[in-house]
Amino acid sequence: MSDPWQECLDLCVEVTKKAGEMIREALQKDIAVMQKSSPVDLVTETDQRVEQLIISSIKEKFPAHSFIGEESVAAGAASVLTDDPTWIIDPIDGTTNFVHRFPFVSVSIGFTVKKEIEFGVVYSCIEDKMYTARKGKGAFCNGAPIKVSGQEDISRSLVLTEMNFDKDPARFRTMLANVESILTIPVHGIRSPGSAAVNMCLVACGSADAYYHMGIHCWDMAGGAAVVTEAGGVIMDISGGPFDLMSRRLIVASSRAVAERIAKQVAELRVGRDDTD
Ligand code: LIP
Repeated sequence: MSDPWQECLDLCVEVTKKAGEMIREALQKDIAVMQKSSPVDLVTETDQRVEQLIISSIKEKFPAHSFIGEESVAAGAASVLTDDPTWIIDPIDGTTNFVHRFPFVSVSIGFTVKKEIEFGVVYSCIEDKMYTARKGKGAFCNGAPIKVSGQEDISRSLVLTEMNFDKDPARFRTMLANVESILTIPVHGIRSPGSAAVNMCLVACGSADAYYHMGIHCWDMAGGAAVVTEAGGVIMDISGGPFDLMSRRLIVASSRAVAERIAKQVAELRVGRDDTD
């Protein structure tokens, strides 16, 4: 039987490439930076233009599909996941990197049907790495198959997480304490590349062994979640329970043992949900 979503995946790759070109061109010009919810929550005109390009190109072919896009939600659109075919879009994942020309900037798109992720595309556009994954069919970088490291030992692991300012002092202290708690296991090291989608792809291709984060959004997670899962990785909630796309938190790892150890080691932060807060 032919794949009912292959046409959507093909279009997704095509549109993501165009979006990446737009981002690379914008990097050659002055970047005007605006603030969203806080002085460290940044957005640029390019985030908005890229999201418009992606949504309008997809709507032309699939007018009945639903969309959850970072900048549309910032402008007031709902972020509720339904059973409809839904495109979950982060036009620039790593906006702070983009603003500083720090070279991990990605376009991330995940596609769900009946709330299940069917495929994901992450284009790390400065590195020119196109990650793609279709449910049950594996994960690829620029067309070549990728897989996780398979590391089972946390003390031999390179762990990724992100450290962001949080105006809630208790939450901020917990986030820092979690970093200390992981470092003192000890692990080989912690790194913060600055783009959630790229972080998941780094685990997917074995360059890192785990990534955990609380406080991100479904558009940061959807594309990369498909890639890391199809590369043989494990994805779970920070509590060790099942992964929930709208929960704003996750652990991904090269093995269940490493993921479960991180779940045990870190304290949970209250970050709310994408669909209710
Ligand atoms: C960013 C993430 C990054 C995280 C930031 C932010 P954005 O996404 O990918 O890893 O630390 O808080 O959520 O806002 O650039 O799409």
